[in-house]
Order: sequence, then C-alpha cells, then structure tokens
Amino acid sequence: MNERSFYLTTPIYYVNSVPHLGTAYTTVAADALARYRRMTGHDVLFLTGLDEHGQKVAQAADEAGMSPQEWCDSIAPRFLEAWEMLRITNDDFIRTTEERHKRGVQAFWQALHDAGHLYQGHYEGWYCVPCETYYAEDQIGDHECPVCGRELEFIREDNWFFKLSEFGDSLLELYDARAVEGRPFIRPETRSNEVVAFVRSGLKDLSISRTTFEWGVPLPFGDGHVTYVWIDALLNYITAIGYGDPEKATDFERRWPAQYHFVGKDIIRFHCVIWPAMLLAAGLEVPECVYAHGFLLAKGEKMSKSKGNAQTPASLVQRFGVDAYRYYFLRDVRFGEDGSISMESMVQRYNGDLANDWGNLCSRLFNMTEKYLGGLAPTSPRGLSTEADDTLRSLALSLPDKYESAMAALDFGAALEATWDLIKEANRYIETVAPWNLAKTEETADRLATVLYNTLESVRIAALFCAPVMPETSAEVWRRLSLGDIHQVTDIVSAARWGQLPGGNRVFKGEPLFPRIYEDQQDA
Ligand code: ME8
Repeated sequence: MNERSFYLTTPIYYVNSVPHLGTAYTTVAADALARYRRMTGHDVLFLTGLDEHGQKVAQAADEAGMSPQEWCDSIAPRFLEAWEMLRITNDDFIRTTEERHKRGVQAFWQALHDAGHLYQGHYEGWYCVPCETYYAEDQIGDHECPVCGRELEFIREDNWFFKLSEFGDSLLELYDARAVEGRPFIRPETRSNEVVAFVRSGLKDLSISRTTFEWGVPLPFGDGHVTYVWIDALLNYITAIGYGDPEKATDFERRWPAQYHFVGKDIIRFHCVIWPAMLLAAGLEVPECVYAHGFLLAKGEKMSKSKGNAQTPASLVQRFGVDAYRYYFLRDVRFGEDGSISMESMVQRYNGDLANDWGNLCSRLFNMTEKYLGGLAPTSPRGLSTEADDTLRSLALSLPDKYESAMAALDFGAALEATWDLIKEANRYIETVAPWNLAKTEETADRLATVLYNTLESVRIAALFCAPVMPETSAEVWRRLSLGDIHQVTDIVSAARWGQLPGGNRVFKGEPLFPRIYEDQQDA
C-alpha cells in the first residue's frame, strides 16, 4: 500500500429514495475529510455511489412502471446533481449495476466457494424488505421489523450460505488487537460494545443468495441465485478499486485496505461484523476503521421521509448557501453522536458564526485596507510587536496542530472551533487596536500597516482551515487577497506559516460573504 494513500468511503445509498439530509450528512462529512487530507498531501480516493439491486428496488421500479435498470437510471442523476450542489469532490461514483462491480462480486464468490466458506442449504425465516435484512425469531415481536417497525415477510427458499458462524473468534481478536494497537476498528469506541456483545452472543451462518426474484448479481455457480443485496453492496468498496480485474491488480494493492468507511449507526453490524468476516474469508485485509456516526434528529425523532420531518438539502442550500449548509451540520452536530437539527439553530449559527464573526471580519478588514491603504496589502511588518500582536500570531501558529488533532479524531466541531478561536481573536484584535484611530495621523501609519497586515494574515490562514468545510467562501477570500487557488494547496502546514501574504497584493472588498438573515425571513 502507498503510505500516502487515503481511501475513504460513504455507504452506497439505496435508489429507492432521493438524497436527503441524512445521506447528505455522511457525504458532506466525508467530503470535508477528503478535502482536508488532500490539503495535507495525501493521495486521496473518495468513493461514494449507489446500491441498485435488491427486492426493494425491484418493487419501487415495478410501482413506477419501469424496469429496475430504468428506475436506477432515473434516480442516479438526482444523486449526482445533489452531490454537485453540495460541492462533493468524490473521485469515483460506483453503481452496483456496473460491469466492473458485477465482475468483482462474482470473482469474490468464486474465491469464497473455492476456499470452502460456502454451502447450500435451506432458509426459512423473516425478512424486512425496506431494510433488506433477515431477522431471527427471537429478534422480532409481532412479525414487525425491530428496526423500522414494518411488516416482515416470511421467506422459505434454498440458498447459499456463508459460514459466518466460524468467524466469531477471529472478529473478537480483530477488535481486541486493534484496540490494543490504539487504532480501533470500530469508532467511536462507544459503539464497539454493541458489536462485541452481538458477536459474543454467537453468529449464525448467513444466507447470501435469493431465488425468489432476479434483480441482483447472479452467483457464478448457483443456477438462478442472485446475491443477497447487502453482500453485493458491501463489495463495492473493493470492486471500485479493481478487485476481480487482473488489469487493476496494482491499483487494488495501492488502495486497499481503506482508511475509513463512514456509515450511519444503523448499518454498523453489516460493516463491523459481516464485512470483516467476508474479507477474512477471502484472505483480504480488513479496513483501518469503520466510523459509525449518529442520527440527525428533527424534533427529537430520526428524520425520515416517511415521517415527513425532512427538509431537503436543496431547500436549505437555496436559503443559506452551500457553505453555510456544510458548516451547520458539521459544527452543530457532534460527529459520532445523535444530534437535533432545527431551522432556529441553523439561523443562529448562520448569523452568529458566519455573518457576524467570519463574514464581518472579512468585510471590515477589506474595507479598511481599501480605505486606509488604497486596497493594497502592506508589507510584512518589522519592528517590535505588542502583546496583542503576539496573542493573535500565536493563535494562528497553534492552529495547524489543533486542527490536525481534531480531524484525526474526526471531531469536525473541534476543528471548526479551533479555527473560530483565531477568527474571534482577530475580531477582538481589531477592536483593541482600533485601526480607525491609527488612521487619523500620519505618525501611526506604520503601526496601522502592521495591524492590518496581522489581521489580513490571520484571515488568510483562517480561510485555509475553513476550506475543507466551506470551499466556496474560502476560495473567495483567497481571491480577494489576490492569492492563488486555495484548492490547489497540498501542504496546509507550510501554507499556514505566518508571514506569507505578499505585500502589495491587491485586496478586493467584494460583497458580504454571508449576508445576514433577518427574523422575518426565517419562516420563508
Ligand atoms: O443503508 N441521520 O442505504 P441508505 C444521519 N444501501 N445519517 C443518516 C440518516 C439520519 N437520519 N438517515 C440516513 C443503505 N443516513 C445501504 C448501504 S453500504 C455498503 C449499503 C445515512 O440509502 C447514514 O449514513 O438507507 C446511513 O447509514 C445511510 O444514510 C443509509 O443509507
């Protein structure tokens, strides 16, 4: 594996729904990390995509009077458009109906079959079509799905089985070994208890094929059997990077294992139990980490389309702009935990953090540069600095380390907070040193230049660290400072060294980055 390779994935989303705040949440978080890792010089591969097989999709297509493929082809553009709107920089987009995927799935089955991990048997039991999940008799009450509450279907068919039950000990060893090495496989660590308890309670073999419908990847050795959709879906993480394609063997070597699978906590067992067992059976390495974040809650309930409590990403982006959208979800909801979202808190964050703190700082500063210095950045100051100068500068100097620790812990909120410490200090600095007073007499012209330089430099650095979360406005701030394209930065630590704003750079005032939203606009 390439040392700098950074392979990051989101779940592949079901095409029975269009993108919503939940799927956008995981995708935006993954995008912020991918962008940051590109800025730390990593060779990033950021994958997302669509889960297009299974009974649920076949049923949705049927209801719409389309073939399953036509149905998938009609939904896929909705995801592509949404991710473009949210400025998602995925490097690849996999659809499980693609040839590269189907070939990989079949190669995988053949490998497991040859290694003796599969057998034919008879399955009888309860299945939830919306969740595409089998449940044991003791998990269900009145034939209702323990997760979504919908009616279960009784399934009775001949299936192929994967000997999942043989992997319990290896999985427990994996969780333990990784924890001891300080690189837990399941994060946040609080979630691993649930998984460990489940594995300890004993694993049952898993039915991995279906014969009652055809919409899936055919097993290479079982007449009329198609792959159980969850197994099909999990394999996307390796088929996308060339598993099963001899011509892509080096790409696969370079990329696997993945650094992170970002998922919601609803699908943790598939990713932390079934997936690593499948990989162990195939003699493949297990990913570095599955990170299972919490649920977004609206009015205390899990947001979902069926409950009618979901805003759409498009409606919020239209109202707040894409950067504010991304900022809100990563700043206000602690990644890893459930978090309530509301229009009120979004307006508050927008007006407080973005319009007041960050937007105002830029406006005031660029205006003063125009007014007092003819719109040209001063040269790097020489001479003695004051305590206020030192405080500001040392905050800027400490930001890269604080930000890196926060991102390594996937604490987007803490990374943004650290950036805001600098932004707030820059605002305080302006208030304390009052450039408008220094501008009154020629005697303090040097001091005025120093003060504006220090603040411009802080803004230049703050924009760098805002960029993974707020790519548009950060790029705009750099443009207004006549700097290069912020998205080309591949060494954020060097770029953030103090004193690199070239004196004489033209500084443009521009329009407010985040125009205030007023109360009467709130219910619009
Ligand atoms: O499960 N809060 O796809 P899916 C936060 N195809 N995140 C949420 C959320 C909420 N309220 N609702 C959904 C599938 N999500 C399978 C995945 S992967 C091999 C196959 C996010 O379309 C979260 O990431 O139902 C969750 O795990 C995912 O959407 C489920 O997406």
